[in-house]
Amino acid sequence: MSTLAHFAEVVDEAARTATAIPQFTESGPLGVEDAYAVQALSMERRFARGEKLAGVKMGLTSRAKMIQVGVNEVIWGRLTDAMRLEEGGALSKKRYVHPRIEPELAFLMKRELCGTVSPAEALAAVEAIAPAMEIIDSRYRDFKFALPDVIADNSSSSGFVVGPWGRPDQDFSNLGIVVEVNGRVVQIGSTAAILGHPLRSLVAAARAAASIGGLKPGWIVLAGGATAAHPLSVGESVRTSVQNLGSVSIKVAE
Ligand code: OOG
Ligand code: MG
Repeated sequence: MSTLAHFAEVVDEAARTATAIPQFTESGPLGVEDAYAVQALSMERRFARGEKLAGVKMGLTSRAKMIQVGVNEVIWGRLTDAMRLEEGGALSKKRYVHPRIEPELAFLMKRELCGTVSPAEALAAVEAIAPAMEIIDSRYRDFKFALPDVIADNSSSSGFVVGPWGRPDQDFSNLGIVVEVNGRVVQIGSTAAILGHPLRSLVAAARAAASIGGLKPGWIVLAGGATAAHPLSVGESVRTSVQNLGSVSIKVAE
């Protein structure tokens, strides 16, 4: 088995069994391109178990997120149908190592989008937008990683929940965001924190997804956390409200 396939098995098993692992970069260098190859190979293992590709997530598209994890590059990962959680439902904390949640904006694609596109072309390919949250769960010990580690680990993506879909022909460049935990505000922000405009994240997603044939109709694209992520504890109810778009919530069970 090649080293990359071995890394893919290790990170896939860590995710499947909710077990923390040491960073790959602690034992030797790993290039960014190879890290994306590990991500692809580890996701292939999930697809072999029956999961279906459902879209992509962009990561580290805001300053708050870059600062929280100490990595300053935009990254991307794959979303599967099995990662989607029911809006208003519960997640089981024991299925994760050390889950965090972050407020995001979701795009639903109506047309294919691939490679270098303008913001206008990107918008024309969008069916709807929605308030959303991503559950991230680094498989690395202490949630610490370098850029190649996090890429290999599907950019920490573990779950996502999407709120009500709304029309994309409204101004979503600077909408207020509030994250509440058991009714207490823990984060406030704006969609403008996402690369200045969430549409820029979709443009970046189209470029990134060129390596897998582009974004497909029906896919969901998560634009990236607009604020720092909140570490989840059992008993918490988390709600993200986005101005004009509504809210999305999830509970944390054992
Ligand atoms: C990396 C994933 C970042 C986002 O929205 O910025 C991300 C991490 O924070 O573990 O999902
Ligand atoms: Mg995210």
